[in-house]
Amino acid sequence: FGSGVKQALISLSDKHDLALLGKGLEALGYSIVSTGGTAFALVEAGISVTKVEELTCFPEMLDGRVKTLHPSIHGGILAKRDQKHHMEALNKHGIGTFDIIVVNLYPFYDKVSSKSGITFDDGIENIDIGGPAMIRAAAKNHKDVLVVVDSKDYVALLEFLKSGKDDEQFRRKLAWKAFQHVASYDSAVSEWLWKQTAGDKFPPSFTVPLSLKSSLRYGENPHQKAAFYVDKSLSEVRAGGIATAIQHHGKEMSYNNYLDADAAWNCVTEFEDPTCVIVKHTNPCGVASREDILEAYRLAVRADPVSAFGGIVAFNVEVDEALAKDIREFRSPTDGETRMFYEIVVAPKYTEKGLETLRGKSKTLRILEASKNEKGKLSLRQVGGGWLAQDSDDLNPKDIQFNTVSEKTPVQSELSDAKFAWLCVKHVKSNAIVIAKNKCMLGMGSGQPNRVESLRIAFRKAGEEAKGAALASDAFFPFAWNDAVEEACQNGIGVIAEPGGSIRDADAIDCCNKYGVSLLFTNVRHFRH
Ligand code: 93A
Repeated sequence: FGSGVKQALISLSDKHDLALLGKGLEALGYSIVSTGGTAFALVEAGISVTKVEELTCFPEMLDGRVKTLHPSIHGGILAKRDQKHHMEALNKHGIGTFDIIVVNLYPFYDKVSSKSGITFDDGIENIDIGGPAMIRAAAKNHKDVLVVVDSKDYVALLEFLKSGKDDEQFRRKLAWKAFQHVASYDSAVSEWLWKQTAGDKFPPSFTVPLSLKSSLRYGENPHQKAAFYVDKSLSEVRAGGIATAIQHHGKEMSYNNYLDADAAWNCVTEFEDPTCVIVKHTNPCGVASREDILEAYRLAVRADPVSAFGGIVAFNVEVDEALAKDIREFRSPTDGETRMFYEIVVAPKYTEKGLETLRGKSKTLRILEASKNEKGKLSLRQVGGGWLAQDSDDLNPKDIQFNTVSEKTPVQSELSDAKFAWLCVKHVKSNAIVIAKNKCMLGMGSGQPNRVESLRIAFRKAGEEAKGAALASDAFFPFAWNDAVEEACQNGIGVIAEPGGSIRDADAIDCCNKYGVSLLFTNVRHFRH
């Protein structure tokens, strides 16, 4: 034992590329030690392997709960090679050193989030103890032990070994990744356990394990460095949302691209009918729902062609060839000549031909395939020195009562317009006003520090079409007469939806009654600051 023998310990739940790793290590003269399932798979691949039990002289016990938790393993990982007394201790007990540890953990997250569900006891059994212990030990002693937790690093590991040169930076990076892996694993376990406890689940138990997805070229502006992190390395594969979208084509995603694509995707996936949403600077500037998605797309562009130019186009249905052709060819309604230009197209699916057609639009157009965001997630925002946490705003018009408070009751089409406008306004930055009709956004005003100004912008965009349309406001109107409500009435709006709750609600009602406009109170506010 000890001197001269190069040893690698491999213990993997996810056995992806195991043969590549095993063969590579064997060719480099490593003797491989492995746990039950991994050893079996290695032998199947024609690689010779020593079982952990043979080293420890102990069988796996307690249904596998204790496999590698033994001084013969942990001594061989943790001993400092430059400390004489460490090496003497190993020799005394007949323990050999490990140069490489390759471990990935029981698929805890996959198991507890599987659609078919899992019992509490099964969840507990899927908490890996021995794996993290080895990863942590190896990462601590990374000066002497290379620790690999990601199959994507196998090739780099083999190259490093082949080169015969040592590189402290390489070792440190592997150790950093190893602790990340364990930290996100533990946070998944702790979150799951929290969900198994009774009582109010807010504030929730959470950690923000920074699992780096990619470095970005720059941040909001070119002089700012930036990177993109995903929620958890373990949930990466399954969780929906823009962080896990597949990019089929185009230029690298930028910081602002992610923000805008997220806004567009969050908005479009809230609609049930086939819908197109166009976003510019995180605000939807065109939204339309139609049985025919082609028509929806054209209407969404027409809502504000100037803003749509250079925007993000999102669909909640598959993009086929016909739609892709339209996205490629459609000319701006402003001059009837210039082809519309977009930064990103995002959709749940593409047909082969649809993808091919879109790829032909431009080299840079980013084409994203995304899956739906999970509901009920925590929403976090950073402020100086801290984080604000809240439930995500998952309410949509189906969960809300639209109570008529005016003398005039809206007809069915007006009510449906109001609900559509309400769903749009939820995604517009406060102060937010949306004017919509026949499932199509006609105008919106966003981000103004006063509501009247947002309303004026929305009307200016909607123009004559605002007559008889629905208007939604993200929050109540503080004033009615000679203010926003009266202006909306004078502009010929048909129905107004707002949360209500102002001390001047009675003014808003009187005003709508005077002009014969329907007024709906929702009791629900949708601030987006
Ligand atoms: O049950 S454990 O917590 N106890 C252990 O001693 C132990 N050693 C390795 N889990 C343990 N492992 C894990 O087994 C590894 O993290 C790896 O995910 C898995 C590989 O098992 P097998 O090689 O039998 O498929």
